[in-house]
Amino acid sequence: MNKPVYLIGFMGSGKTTWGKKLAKALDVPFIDLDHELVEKIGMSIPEYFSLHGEAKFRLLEQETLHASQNREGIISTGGGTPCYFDNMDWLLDNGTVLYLKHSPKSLWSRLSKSDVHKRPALKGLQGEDLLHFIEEKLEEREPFYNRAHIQVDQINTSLEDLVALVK
Ligand code: SKM
Repeated sequence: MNKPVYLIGFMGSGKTTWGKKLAKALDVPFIDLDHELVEKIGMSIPEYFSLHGEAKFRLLEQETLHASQNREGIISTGGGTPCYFDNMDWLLDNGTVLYLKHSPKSLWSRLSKSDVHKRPALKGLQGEDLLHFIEEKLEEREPFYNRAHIQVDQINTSLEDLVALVK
């Protein structure tokens, strides 16, 4: 494994959980770009969104992405990272890009169990409103996600399958 493996996908698709497992199985570092960004700004993402707005967040997100160039390991990106500026081109040029794919219903059931307030991009939505939001956002984002080198239907893919795909 020379280039890093970038995990992309919608919020709640399991990028962090699977990233950690994959890194452990391959004995390489795991890097979470949302986490690196939080360290850099010294506040949570919801706080940053409400203080500075999304546009500034997207610039910082891109800076954090570029700073990961040539690092070794499994790197999980933010849910929106591939969908702004030329980030998807950059990802494809700088690593192996793996998309953890889910249906809107699957994301809905996973996100409904999580704290939506920790995810400002979800705008505090719940229930049917959340499902509609996910459907629309996913439709908007899938043209970017679908350009990944590798796509996996995460529900039917085991850790062994993932290891074999990125090795
Ligand atoms: O990067 C964070 C942030 O909350 C924005 C986001 C998104 O736009 O999907 C996903 C998270 O990973």
